[in-house]
Amino acid sequence: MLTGLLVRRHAIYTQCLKTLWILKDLEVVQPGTYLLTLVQRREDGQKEWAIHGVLKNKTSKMAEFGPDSGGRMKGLTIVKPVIYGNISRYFGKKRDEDGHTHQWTVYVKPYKNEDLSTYVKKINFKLHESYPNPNRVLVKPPYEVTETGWGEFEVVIKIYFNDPNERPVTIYHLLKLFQSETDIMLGKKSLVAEYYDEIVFQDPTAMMQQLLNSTRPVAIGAYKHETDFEEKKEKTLEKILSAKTKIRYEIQELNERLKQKKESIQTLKDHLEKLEDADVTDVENVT
Ligand code: SLL
Repeated sequence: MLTGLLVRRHAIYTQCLKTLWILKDLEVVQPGTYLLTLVQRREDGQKEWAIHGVLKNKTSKMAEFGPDSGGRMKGLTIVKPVIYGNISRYFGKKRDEDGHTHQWTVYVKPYKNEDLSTYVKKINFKLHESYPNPNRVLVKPPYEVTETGWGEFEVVIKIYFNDPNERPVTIYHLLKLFQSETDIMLGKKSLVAEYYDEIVFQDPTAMMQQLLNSTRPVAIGAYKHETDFEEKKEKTLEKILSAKTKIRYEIQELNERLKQKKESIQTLKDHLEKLEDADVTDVENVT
């Protein structure tokens, strides 16, 4: 009796597990690394769920992540430094046909030479509405948009990640065309308005962690930045240190003055006390 019941239960259980696997998306992240999205569908078609996976050639074994991309790695922080901004160059005159005056390129680059497409799905550059198709989408490096124009505006840069469970990151960059430096004004030199920033992945998913840790150098050669950020870092550090020394000196000086003032207050107090004592003696003598 009991056995029969158990067997039937088991049969139902097995039936429930019957599912179909459907390959929905396969993306070549880089040679040897593939991103898969599989849909597991129950035979009765009533239920389905997505599974994301990273497949690497070396091991030929797929790391499988459920709909939650393998869950969050609590306490883990992965930092990816990036450079974003624009360069621009004055034509030297206003173009007759459209009134454009500058050519510019807005971009996002990794600080160190690595292929961002390993973990970046796409980067959206949203330009001013005066441009045709203002939403420019880049799915592989170089992540940049080159255009010509006459005015400055804010470019909204949105970075999407290969893991659908990681929220996109938005950067706002004010496209810069004008500067008062003579050579830039004359169009002899390009203007550079670029910034160093860090994308911080706090508690990334297991899938994102794997993608973030499997980046390779970009094939198009090492990135050379317009700005020497190492030099900038050293100079900034120097400035901070000299400011600190200056402040320390000022504090010392103020402390010294405070001490002197306190001393003179004490001297005056002592003096006052003596005078008061003298007064009292005088009064006593009179009566
Ligand atoms: C400004 N608020 O007035 C800004 C808008 C828009 C710049 C600048 C478009 C070029 C084209 C262009 O340069 N837009 O029409 O193709 O300064």
